[in-house]
Amino acid sequence: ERSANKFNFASYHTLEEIYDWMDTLVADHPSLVSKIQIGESYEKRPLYVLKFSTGGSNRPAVWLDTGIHSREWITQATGVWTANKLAEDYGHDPTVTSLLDTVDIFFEIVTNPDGYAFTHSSNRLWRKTRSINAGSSCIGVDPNRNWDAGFGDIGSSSNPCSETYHGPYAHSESEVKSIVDFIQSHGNVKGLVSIHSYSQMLMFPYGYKRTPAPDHEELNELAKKAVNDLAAVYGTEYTYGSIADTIYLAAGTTVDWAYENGVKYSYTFELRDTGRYGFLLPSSQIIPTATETWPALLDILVHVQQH
Ligand code: ING
Ligand code: ZN
Repeated sequence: ERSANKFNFASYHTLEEIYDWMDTLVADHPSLVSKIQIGESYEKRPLYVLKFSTGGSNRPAVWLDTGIHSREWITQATGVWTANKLAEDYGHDPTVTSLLDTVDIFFEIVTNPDGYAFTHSSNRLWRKTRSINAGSSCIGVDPNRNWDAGFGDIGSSSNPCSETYHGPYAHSESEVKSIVDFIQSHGNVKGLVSIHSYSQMLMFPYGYKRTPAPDHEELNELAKKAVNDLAAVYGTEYTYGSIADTIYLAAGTTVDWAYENGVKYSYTFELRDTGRYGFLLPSSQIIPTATETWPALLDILVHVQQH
């Protein structure tokens, strides 16, 4: 039996457990999965990305991230399940096999490791990074307001004590800057999916302005198909549309930066639920959440492969 199969996908795990599991996934699928380090966090933890590739040179790629907000535990757990699914299905499921024969996937599962460690040690509801703010006793920057896309504008705060503090300047957070540098130096990232919770939504740019994105119609049609395929699994209903139309105006987000920097297929999920448990989603819902999200994610991945 493969060592990765001893891991319990139906439980929430610590940072150390997830980092150890990454090594077992690589060990079990060495010709498909590798682990790269794209930087280090404010508190000097490594920022790891799982690379799924069957070869080629700088193939068209999709970036996936979970856990940029540390308290959204269903997202890191869904990330682990999904990375395992990709690895196990390659060579068995024809869709995944065809996909990974032409597209590379880069998957950062714990995108805010300092925050994640803090949710285990001290405050289960910590959202932001753990950087020290000059002139304030409040800690951290919102890593989904720190990107250079409408930076500092509506839906973000200049108050370091706010949960949506945008930070002192765009890409001030090493957790953000490491992704910016990686995507820019790669140069062939065609899709990005940034996974949050909760609210059951699938959204795309823009978030910092109400103007429809140039690709609004195509992005909207693909979102409609994805949420339909998600609902077909257990009936879970998602709303979809631009960020501005679906949730609220928010400047400095991951997906807006990606879209404005050449990543046409740029999406963000808000996973389960709609507020009954919120960030404290019971672990019994990890596998159902990951299972229903999978066909929606695959719709986006296959669309990128075909365009
Ligand atoms: N909600 C997101 C937030 O950062 C979001 C919603 C996601 C807005 C992506 C814009 C872009 O406010 C949570 N729960 O983090
Ligand atoms: Zn979030």
